[in-house]
Amino acid sequence: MSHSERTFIAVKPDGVQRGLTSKILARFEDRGYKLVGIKLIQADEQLLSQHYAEHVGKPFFPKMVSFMMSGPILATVWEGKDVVKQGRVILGATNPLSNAPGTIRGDFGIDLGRNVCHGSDSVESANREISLWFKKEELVQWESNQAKWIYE
Ligand code: IDP
Repeated sequence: MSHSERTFIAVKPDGVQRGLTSKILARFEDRGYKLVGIKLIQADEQLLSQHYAEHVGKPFFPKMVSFMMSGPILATVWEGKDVVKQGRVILGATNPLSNAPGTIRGDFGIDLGRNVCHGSDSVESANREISLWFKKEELVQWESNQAKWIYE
């Protein structure tokens, strides 16, 4: 399994407004994943329509987009073995009420439309989302000194 797999994780406007960014970053750092991109961004409708292309036209879409534009989003890219799947586990199920404590959404969320964070659901969508939210030069390739203590 590749140590260079990447995923896109975003703290949504509710998570930023509630001051949860450092706690969410810590979940990924503590697990051993490597941060390779990070920025605070005010998303526009065009970016969100591309990001959520599969949801365009659904009844909840307009409200969801206006919520996602209501404040800054912390966009991040993480790298490591199995990070896409493990990232979804760290986030928890889409509906916060379906989660036991221990996941980000289970610890910090209640309503579906205020579920604090986004995470790519496959390697394919991770690659698509990373190139949508980040320019190539905004991603940093670096060697972590911790790697030998995290991977055998
Ligand atoms: P995901 O964020 O876990 O990948 P998706 O099904 O891709 O879940 O939905 C994108 C986001 O849209 C969800 O995180 C949630 O905040 C919101 N959402 C999904 N379904 C509904 C709904 O039926 N009503 C309101 N918001 C929804």
